[in-house]
Amino acid sequence: SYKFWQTQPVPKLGEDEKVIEEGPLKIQTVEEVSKDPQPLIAGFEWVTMDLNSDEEMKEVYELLNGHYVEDDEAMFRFNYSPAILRWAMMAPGWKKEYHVGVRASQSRKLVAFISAVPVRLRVRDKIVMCSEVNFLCIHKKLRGKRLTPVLIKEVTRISNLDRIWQGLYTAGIVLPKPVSTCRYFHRSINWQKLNDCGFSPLPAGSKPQFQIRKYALPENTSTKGLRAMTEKDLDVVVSLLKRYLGRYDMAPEFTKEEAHHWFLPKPKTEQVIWSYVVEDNNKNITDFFSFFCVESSIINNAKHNVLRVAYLFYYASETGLQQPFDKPALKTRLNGLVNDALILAKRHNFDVFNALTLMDNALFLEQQKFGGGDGQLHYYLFNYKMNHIAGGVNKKNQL
Ligand code: YNC
Repeated sequence: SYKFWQTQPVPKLGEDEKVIEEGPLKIQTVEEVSKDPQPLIAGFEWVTMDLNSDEEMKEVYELLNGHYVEDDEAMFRFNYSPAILRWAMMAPGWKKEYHVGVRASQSRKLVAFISAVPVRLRVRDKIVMCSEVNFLCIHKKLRGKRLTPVLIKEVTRISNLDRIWQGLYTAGIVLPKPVSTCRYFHRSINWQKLNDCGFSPLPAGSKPQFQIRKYALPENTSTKGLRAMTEKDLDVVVSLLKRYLGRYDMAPEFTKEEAHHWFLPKPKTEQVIWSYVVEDNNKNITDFFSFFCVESSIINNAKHNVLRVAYLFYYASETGLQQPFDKPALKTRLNGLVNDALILAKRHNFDVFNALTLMDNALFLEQQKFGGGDGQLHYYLFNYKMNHIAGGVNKKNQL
């Protein structure tokens, strides 16, 4: 019945009439926003986590490592490393106020967390400043106590004090009301390990060696001019991405500083992002793709502790921007690029490569031997009414 969500500025499930003018649901002023957080249940208190402090980062890491998202069968749980948590939560414009924790007053133990970073989101032809909310997590012993609404209201209050009135978030569960829904697809890289830990069952009638052969990849990439992205490529990549993402109904707009943060690995820290460009004979950058790493803990397995999972991130290709739009050419190009991404992921020791049914992914998922997973990912906007975006075909050049 969504006792909490029905009090929030979000569209109701089942409200499907066409929205004529997309925009905010509720307009407020900063004067109306409380200067203080709501009180917590007795015995707990609000804290701001300092992610620059190794100790406090370790506390956030340990809370998430033990209590964050699991699959339905509780076989795997996300294991975001401190390096990737910094990457995700300390993007340009970040402020420590958005790293909201709850501690037990006596023991000082961190028992809940929620975070946000600012994002400039384009929704069709409008730019919407959003708080992108992530890493909502409550210790397993404190579940079912209605702490979630309090955490969400706190991150909303902090955003509102900065005059940010919209939120962007994703979740595996259905809430009022998804703007779009994607399915996870997985491409085995190390099939044997995936089979050992119960991720990839042996299909009926198959044999392990058939599966291993099916997912085998060449040693070397095949796209001519492919190389790792460097700082010098930033301006061109920002421009290419802006034009390519312009084909979709909803996408972030990256500044050069943001592209630097999101796409270039930080020296002297564990690598979390891999980005590549294609440079043609005339030194023009024609293509770009990236993937990031999030490990998953394998719960209760004698042989393996972690899966190294690559997630396809942003990509762009001049091939998709040619006029008139040439779908077969884009399909060929993306298949070549994603096959190279798989080869590179294998070289960097990944076990599986994940992608969602968004952007132009429908053009390569099947051909690159991705298989549909159980998981869905729903995309939500807080305090914004808009028409639904169909997954996989959310483009101006209809596929
Ligand atoms: C969820 N994932 O429906 P109703 S995703 C939002 N996102 O409310 P309680 C959620 N709401 O139905 P528990 C939610 N999960 O009565 C549950 N809810 O209206 C709603 N899991 O609260 C739920 N992380 O505290 C119900 O539930 C109410 O103790 C019940 O805790 C839930 O980061 C949870 O999956 C998920 O740690 C925290 O199970 C806990 O069960 C947990 O009694 C494992 O809560 C980790 C996990 C969620 C990952 C994520 C995105 C979060 C987005 C939050 C919404 C942001 C809105 C925008 C705000 C900024 C706006 C501006 C400006």
